Amino acid sequence: MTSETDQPEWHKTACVLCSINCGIEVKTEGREIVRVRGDKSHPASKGYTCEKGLRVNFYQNARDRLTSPLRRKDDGTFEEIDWDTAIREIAAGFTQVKEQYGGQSIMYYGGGGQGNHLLGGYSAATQAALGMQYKSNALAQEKTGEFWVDGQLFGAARCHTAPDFHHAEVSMFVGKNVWHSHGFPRARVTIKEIAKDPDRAMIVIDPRRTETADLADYFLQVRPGGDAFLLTAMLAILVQEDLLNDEWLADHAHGVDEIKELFGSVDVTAFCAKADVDEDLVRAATRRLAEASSVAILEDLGIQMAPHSTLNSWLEKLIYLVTGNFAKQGGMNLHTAITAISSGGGGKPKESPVQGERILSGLIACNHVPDEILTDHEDRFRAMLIESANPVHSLAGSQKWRDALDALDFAVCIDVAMTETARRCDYVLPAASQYEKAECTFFTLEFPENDFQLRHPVFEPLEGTLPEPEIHARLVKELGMFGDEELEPLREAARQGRPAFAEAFFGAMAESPHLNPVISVVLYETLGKEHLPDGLAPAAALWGLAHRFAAANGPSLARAGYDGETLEQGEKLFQAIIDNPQGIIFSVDPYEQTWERMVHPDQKISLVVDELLPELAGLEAEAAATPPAEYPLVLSAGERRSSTANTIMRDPEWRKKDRDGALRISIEDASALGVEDGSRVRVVTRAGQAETVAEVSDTMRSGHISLPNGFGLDYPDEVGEHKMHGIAPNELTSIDDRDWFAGTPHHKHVPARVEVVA
Ligand SMILES: Nc1nc2c(c(=O)[nH]1)N[C@H]1C(S)=C(S)[C@@H](COP(=O)(O)OP(=O)(O)OC[C@H]3O[C@@H](n4cnc5c(=O)[nH]c(N)nc54)[C@H](O)[C@@H]3O)O[C@H]1N2
Ligand SMILES: Nc1nc2c(c(=O)[nH]1)N[C@H]1C(S)=C(S)[C@@H](COP(=O)(O)OP(=O)(O)OC[C@H]3O[C@@H](n4cnc5c(=O)[nH]c(N)nc54)[C@H](O)[C@@H]3O)O[C@H]1N2
Ligand code: SF4
Ligand SMILES: [Mo]
Repeated sequence: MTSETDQPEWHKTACVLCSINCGIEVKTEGREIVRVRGDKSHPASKGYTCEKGLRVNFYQNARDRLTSPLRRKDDGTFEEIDWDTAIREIAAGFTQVKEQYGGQSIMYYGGGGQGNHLLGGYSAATQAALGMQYKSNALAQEKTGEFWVDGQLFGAARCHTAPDFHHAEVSMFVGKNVWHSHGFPRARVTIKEIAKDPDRAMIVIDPRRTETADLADYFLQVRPGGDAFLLTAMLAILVQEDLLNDEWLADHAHGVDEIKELFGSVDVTAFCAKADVDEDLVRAATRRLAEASSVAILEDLGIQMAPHSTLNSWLEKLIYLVTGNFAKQGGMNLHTAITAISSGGGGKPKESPVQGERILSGLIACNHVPDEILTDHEDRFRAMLIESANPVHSLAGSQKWRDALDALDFAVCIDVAMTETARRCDYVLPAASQYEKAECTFFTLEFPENDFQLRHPVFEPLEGTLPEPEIHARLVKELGMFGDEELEPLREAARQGRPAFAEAFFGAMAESPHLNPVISVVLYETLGKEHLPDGLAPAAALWGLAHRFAAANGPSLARAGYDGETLEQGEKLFQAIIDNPQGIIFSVDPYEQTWERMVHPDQKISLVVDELLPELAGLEAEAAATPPAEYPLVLSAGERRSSTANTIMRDPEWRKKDRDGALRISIEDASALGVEDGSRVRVVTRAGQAETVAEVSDTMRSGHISLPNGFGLDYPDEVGEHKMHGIAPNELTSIDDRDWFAGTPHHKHVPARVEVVA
């Protein structure tokens, strides 16, 4: 850690702007990050960064950083209060709601984002202390449908697949613009290598000719929302041209005959027409994929946030499964995780309290939440704790979300900045930034080698802020979960070292079951504060996770070099995590290990997903959508670009290009509407309207327009005047526009029109 001298220094840390968290080294001067370079010693990124990572100082030193707990006054403005008052009043506020309506009436939202992950264990302690039952986060507006499909195929939603693009002969990207959004380490380098290699091929399915599509061998420029037809056509070609891997399927899957029946009679010509992709090209791409020795596929928002979202995920997965590209090099494999990306929900409620909506992976679909509040139903949510997330801006229907937060009895937000969400809350707590506390990776979804990085703090917390583990520890103590003196024996044991601590800890947990729900806070207060190096107390929860990982994945850990008895393995893993600020490889697997990770007891894949059969059958009768006359265009509301990083970068100055967040529009539509490059245009949807500039682009299909994500954030200029830059996409979206099954929003498919602003 730096003492804040004038000495410039380099520190190992990570970029926090997307889920990949590339290892970086930052040079500091005082509290500024003045230079950034890729960290060659990081086990996954190996020195790689994209252009965004070099600009993290705009996050670290933003002008709207919070520096004091805030309490909202009756007139809607905020006053600064001290931490003790804030913790006391917040604990009292939640306790009052709990006593009146029960802990299940308090909902938790957020807890992570793109790099802020150590807080997860600690906020779980606060949730337990308050008896909270329901939660959600951004995964419930993108990935929960996909996780659920994984659960059907492999036995549990935690069976998450890693695509092996480094070895795949054919790589396919469905609704995924790897060039800008990444999604796996060293993405640009990897896809450029594939593009250069004449023996390998790349298939891209996207309505826009993206930077990724430009590198593709087969670019299937699907009509927006046409993927279910296209993917069905590809499966039909596989079945009808006898391209399935029958021998492999006989050994490894159930339901092969039913799959053949389902796709055997599909009219490929008609389905390609409905997807609006040339049939010969679809056949050529499908044959190339079928004859390849290995295929890896990555789907993302382009199908998950579009019509037939959950069905699309199933169809996409069937393509690699029926061709036998699972549990092998270059294919799809089930990876390890220190904490699972999808919990599957455990014993938590399976339905939302008011509407009885399906809960997937333990998360209420984001689109359902406002209606669980804006009702007079007695089981409605009465309070919310929101952390490291900005639902008012990032979730469908911003106006609905504002109304919902205003309707709550009590709301608290923990963030680094004064966000659109924080403004609607009763209390706002200022968190230390991810460069001011220990933090770790979460989205390490790699196979055969998986990596993990515990980042050490680069700076002291900004004055007035606290790291979330400390915030939750104070809340849990204030809520009376244990007496301070109760932890004294554990503190004493921690001072003696980890062997003594381990013994004392397991004894204490057995003797004092009331400590179990707040185990992370107990570890933080004892092991964290009394044993771990300065600044690393928040890593205490990882000690428990390291031991749990060792118990479940001993052989993977041993292959990564952490061998011995289970307890010894756990200790070695934890020590390595602490000692290696650049990150470590924590698990190494042979490809067959994927079968061991299957949860279906016979280790066979269940190809047929019954719940989705009616939707699949309905495709035949579904007409290629004719857009309503009032909204003739399809708006992709929230496209990843070089100038976007969710809502993490609030200062518009971080962008070198695309300052206004241009509306992309095809040459044909622009000329029909009289729009020129740089024209001011108004985008109108059923939910709202907003203005920006147009970018006439030959990468767009006619009928398709797009706006970037992460724009329309409120930010103070030099004289403190708050200004918005670009369009906040969710002022244009609606919570009702969603997948029938998973509740995921149709953000890539918003009916819209464009008007020229005089
Ligand atoms: N630069 C940058 N990178 C990011 C982020 C960021 O904000 N900025 N955010 C991160 C996060 S949280 C996520 S989840 C990922 C998301 O990563 P992506 O899913 O790659 O992101 P998008 O650009 O939103 O959507 C992907 C593609 O879907 C296409 N698309 C639109 N409609 C359709 C359709 O109907 N069918 C098909 N097949 N495609 C369609 C779009 O043209 C676009 O190219 O990115 C991560 N990386
Ligand atoms: N229309 C439309 N909407 C979208 C999308 C889209 O494509 N279209 N994409 C969606 C997707 S895929 C995602 S993942 C979501 C993301 O949306 P959110 O889940 O809301 O997350 P982020 O924008 O990543 O950032 C969340 C908050 O974390 C805060 N933060 C940063 N560092 C810290 C920290 O150390 N501690 C705390 N407590 N807070 C911190 C930031 O200030 C920010 O307010 O947006 C979704 N919204
Ligand atoms: S934005 Fe993502 S890919 Fe780019 S440097 Fe940061 S973590 Fe790496
Ligand atoms: Mo996301």
